[in-house]
Order: sequence, then structure tokens, then C-alpha cells
Amino acid sequence: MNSRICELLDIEYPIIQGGMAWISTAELAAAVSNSGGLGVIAAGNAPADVIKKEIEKIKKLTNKPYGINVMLLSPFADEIMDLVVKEKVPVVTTGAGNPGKYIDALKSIKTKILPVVPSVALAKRVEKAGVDAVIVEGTEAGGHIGELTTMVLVPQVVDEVNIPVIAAGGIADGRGMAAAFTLGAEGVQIGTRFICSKECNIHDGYKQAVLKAKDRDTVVTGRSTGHPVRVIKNKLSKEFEKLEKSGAGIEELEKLGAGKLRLSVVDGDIKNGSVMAGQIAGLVKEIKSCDKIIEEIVKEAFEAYESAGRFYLKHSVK
Ligand code: TUI
Repeated sequence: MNSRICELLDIEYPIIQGGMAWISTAELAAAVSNSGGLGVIAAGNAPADVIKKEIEKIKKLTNKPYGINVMLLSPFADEIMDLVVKEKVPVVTTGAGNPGKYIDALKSIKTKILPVVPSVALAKRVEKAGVDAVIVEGTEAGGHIGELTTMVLVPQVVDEVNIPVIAAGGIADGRGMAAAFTLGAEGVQIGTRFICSKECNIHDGYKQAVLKAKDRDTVVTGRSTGHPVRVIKNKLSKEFEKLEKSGAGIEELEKLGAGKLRLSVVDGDIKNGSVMAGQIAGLVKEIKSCDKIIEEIVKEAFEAYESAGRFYLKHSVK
């Protein structure tokens, strides 16, 4: 499988694992990298000393390239970026903001920079600033999201930038990967599917919640705070919605959300915790190892291409 993304990142398959706070640890990232994709450790809201240990761990688990996802709303974003530069981490993905002020430092150590963007405007801005590729994420994704769908956003960004585009949001199998490539993407970022992997070392309750989720089981909370977040519906999401409807201020809403991702991921409290997942959760039915997940996605993508090709051929021969 050859794309500019494979060459850029020195990986076998253009599949990047989503940086999911608390979920994307060194163990998961190493398993994805060892399977030919790009594993990514999520820094989330963790301080640099915690992420330094994750970097030490992944270096013991794989010799392949890996990335760190920097959540730009984190109070520790600056110190995480300092750590990335010091450790010469091969790839950085960013989320929830514009990474502009960090680009020069990352480029000076040849770290590849892949920002997540929710719009054409930000994609163009970061291209101009010198990033290596953009991860174009649709609103189908889990966690913090933008407004537009993957289907409409990917081709619009592809038409406006020259750097490679990685599609994200709503992709969990080879059909989704083939569709993303048809839209002009050269890689995919996959999060939700990897939650239900053997090597993802979170509480089993969280995995079971994703496996059980059906097509309409996610909801977006926090629109009124300016930080919309897609989660699986539960007691907490209902409380959050009620509080938002009552006109509560950002402070009160943020207080309700504080510490709730840890509660579900680490403690397995999937009623009172925040269970972030994408709309594609309904497609995820089984826990498998990362190498099986990737192998199946790649095989299925080729099959999807062939079947679409046969369809076009049939309809073009008059
Ligand atoms: O970042 C994510 N997903 C996340 S971060 C997260 S932790 C969190 N918790 C509570 C509130 C907010 C975050 C959970 N899930 N995905 C990547 C992503 N980035 N999605 C959307 C964006 C984004 C949004 C606006 C990227 C850039 C952006 O730019 C605004 C600007 O400054 O121009």
C-alpha cells in the first residue's frame, strides 16, 4: 500500500491510530506501530513527566515510528511540546486548536507535524505554516469535534491544499478507508475501532459500552461551552444536557465534566463517566488484536475498491 503518508511517516499502511486521552497509551500505540500503522500516545491533560514515562515505555516495545498527540487545550501543552523536542519524537499530531506557535521548533528537529483540522480555512493556514500533512476530522468522530462531516470536509480540503490529507471520523473498516481514498485522502486516522483491541489496556466496561453501542447511541454535549464532545449516551450525558438546557454557565458545566473520562476509562464507571466514542461505534462488534484489525481493514479496502470498480465498469459499458 503506497501513499505519500507511508513515505512521510516510514510506515507500511497509511493507518494512524487516533490519540485518545487516557486510552492511547504506549501499549496500544506500540501494538499499532508493530502492526504496520502509526501508533500514537495521547498526552491529553497529562503533565510532561507522565508522558516521558510513556515515551520510555514505547521505545522498549517497538523500534518502529510512533507519534504523540498533543491536546492544545491542555494546561501542559507547552511542556509536552518541550518534551517532544527534547526526545525527538518522530511524529506529532495535534488536536483542539492551532499548533502554529510550535511548528518551527518541531521542524528544527525534523518531527513530522500532523494537525487535526475541522475546516478548510485551518487546513490552509497550517499548510502555509509548514506542516507535513493534515488530519481532516469530521463530526462523526468521538471526543472533541467540529461541525462538518468527513464526507463533505475531506474533498473540500483535498482541493485546497497540496500536502497529503488523512481522513478521520467515521472510519472503522476497509469500506470506510476505500471511501476516504476515493474522496482524495491518502491516509486514515482510526480511533474508536482501536478502543476495542486486545492491546488497549483500559477498563473492560468501556470496551463493552463501545461494543454494545448502536448507530444512534452517541450524543454531542458541551456545544454551549464552545467545546462540543461526542460521547455514548448515559446518565452523565443526560445530566450534562439537562444542565446545558437550564442555561448553566461554562464554569458549572466544566465542573460536571471534570475527571469524568478517567472515571470511565480507568474505573469502568460507564454510567457516571464520560464514554467518548465516534458514531461508527455501531460497526464495532468484536475485540481483536491490532494486527488483525489492520490486516482486515487493508484486505477489506482492496475488496471495496474491486467491487466499486466492477460497478463502474458495468455502468460505463453501453
Ligand atoms: O482533539 C480532539 N479530540 C478530543 S480532545 C479531548 S479532551 C477535551 N475535553 C474537553 C473539552 C475539549 C477537549 C477529547 N477529544 N480531536 C481533534 C480535533 N481538533 N477535533 C476538532 C479539533 C479542532 C477544533 C478547533 C482543531 C482545531 C480547531 O481550531 C480552532 C482554531 O483555533 O482555529
